[in-house]
Amino acid sequence: MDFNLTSEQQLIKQTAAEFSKEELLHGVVDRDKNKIWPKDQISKMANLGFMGMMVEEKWGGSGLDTISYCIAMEEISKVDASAGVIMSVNNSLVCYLLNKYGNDFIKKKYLAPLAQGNKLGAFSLSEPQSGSDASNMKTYARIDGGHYILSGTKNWVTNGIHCDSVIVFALTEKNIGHKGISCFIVDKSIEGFSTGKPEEKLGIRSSDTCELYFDNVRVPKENLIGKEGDGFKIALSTLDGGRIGIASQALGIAQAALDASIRYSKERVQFNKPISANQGIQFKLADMAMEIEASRLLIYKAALAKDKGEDYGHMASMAKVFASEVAMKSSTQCVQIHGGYGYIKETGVERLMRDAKITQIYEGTSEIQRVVIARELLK
Ligand code: COS
Repeated sequence: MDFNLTSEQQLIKQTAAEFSKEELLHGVVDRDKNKIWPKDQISKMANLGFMGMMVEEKWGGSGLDTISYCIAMEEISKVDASAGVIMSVNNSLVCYLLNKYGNDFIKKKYLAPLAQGNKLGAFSLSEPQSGSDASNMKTYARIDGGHYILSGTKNWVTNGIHCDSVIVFALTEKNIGHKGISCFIVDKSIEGFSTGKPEEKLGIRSSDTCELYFDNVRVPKENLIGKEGDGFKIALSTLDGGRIGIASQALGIAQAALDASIRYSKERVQFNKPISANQGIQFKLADMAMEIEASRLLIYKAALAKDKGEDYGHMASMAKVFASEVAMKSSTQCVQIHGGYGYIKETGVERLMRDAKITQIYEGTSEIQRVVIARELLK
């Protein structure tokens, strides 16, 4: 067992950290406040190979391991968790799925430009009536010669407004539960496809989230991914990997909260001494550091298991539920340590608390992660 990063992983960490400091830090409070999508920053991330990190090089990716991806996600999310989620959806929900389940036609047409970051992808599974109960969907795709005619509504779609293509799960056969679900890739520009207004969110405000509407959209048959009926397993196995990415986003938020807390508590003087001299503050910092390190180890363990081809879904769930709860706790403590200064936008730490909350909800709530973990224990 080796707990050290390889030289390649260290280089990824340094590159992502420098990029975050030089390109993401400036304007992050303003982008959050005014919901400004980080267009230039995302294209620079693409130039660094961060949009298709785990995709083979022959399909335009960087051919890196999952730990490298987790490291980059942590460093990006430490400064801007909105950029983190845009990156995470493209990498772990879209590129990973196309790389694993797409045929060469799909990989050439869709995966390569998405992995290079020339195009952006989105993933749409949830519907107004189906969130945790993901197979309870209504979106339906009926066959019509060389096409499927797709109709329905998807919601909570990150990148929905800015994407070029979207993964869509739809029933191709009704009344047989999850076995009737299939997976498609759909061009954003296709007739009958439209997006709702951007949601007004508590956090990750410079990423976009919206509803998608499909009104008799004619999807070519070759855009079916895998076979008819494979869709639900494709969705759940992709979310297993996605949860490692979101855990890494949560880790970045938690680490940012600790870094800010250390900095501020050493600077802030009350009763003629820095507040860091108080054991009450020291114990908060110690708890944060301990839980953050435990999150990181859980994430790397899940990532390693994934790359070794082991059954890792429950480990991804452990990493996500733990890291997201640590992000929420650490960011709340960070605001507390900053006192009144923590509660105003300019200081930038209340954003950590707002951004942390979603990591306990999307790509499977903390409750669903515990269902996955318990099922593994009891099987
Ligand atoms: N990978 C691949 N296949 C999986 C899987 C996984 N991680 N988990 C379950 N499956 C398979 C099962 O083996 C089963 O196949 P068979 O019928 O052939 O045996 C099938 O999928 C259905 O599994 P199950 O009956 O366990 O499904 P449930 O409907 O009970 O759902 C949970 C299980 C709750 C874990 C799942 O629905 C879930 O993760 N929900 C949250 C969804 C989510 O994260 N939404 C956010 C989306 S972000 S847009």
